[in-house]
Amino acid sequence: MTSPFPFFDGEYTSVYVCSNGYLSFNTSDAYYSNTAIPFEAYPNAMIAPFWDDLYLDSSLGGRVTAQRLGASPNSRMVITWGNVRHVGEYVSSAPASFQVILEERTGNITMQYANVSFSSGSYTGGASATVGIEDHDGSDGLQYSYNQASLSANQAIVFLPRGNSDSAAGAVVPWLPILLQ
Ligand SMILES: [Ca+2]
Ligand SMILES: [Ca+2]
Repeated sequence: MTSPFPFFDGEYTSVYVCSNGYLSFNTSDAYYSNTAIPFEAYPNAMIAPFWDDLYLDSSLGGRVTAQRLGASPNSRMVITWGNVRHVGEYVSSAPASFQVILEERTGNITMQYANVSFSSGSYTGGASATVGIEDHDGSDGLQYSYNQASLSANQAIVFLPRGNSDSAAGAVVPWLPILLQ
């Protein structure tokens, strides 16, 4: 990112992307066993649209991509997990796709979902995943859901920095289909 991204009490200029459905500003290690948040163990400084034990299967077109849209100070970082499957099942189609959008100027975070239907109901909709955000030491956070099938296709969730009066954190909002590709 070219401008510092405000997140809890810090600002960050780079972010690590993990194939297991989360971003972290302070660790590049991959953690596959999702926990409730906040929780002091790593990963912290985390943005988790779908933290679960996910796998990028090349035969399914599994990928994680990042793109930057717009110019500073109104640019957005878009991180997309496309066609990812759960480690615990072998499938030939219908893996999950979702993304996170970071608005660099405002600190707004949008998580949105194109497909969260796995073959197994044990994984579908986040039934085995953590969704939310967590601060740098895991002492503070906002958990949208933990091991609950709370997500569905064409859904978006926005997290706004505290002090923003426009909306509550973790509010469900209309999604932005133009960004999902
Ligand atoms: Ca943590
Ligand atoms: Ca899990």
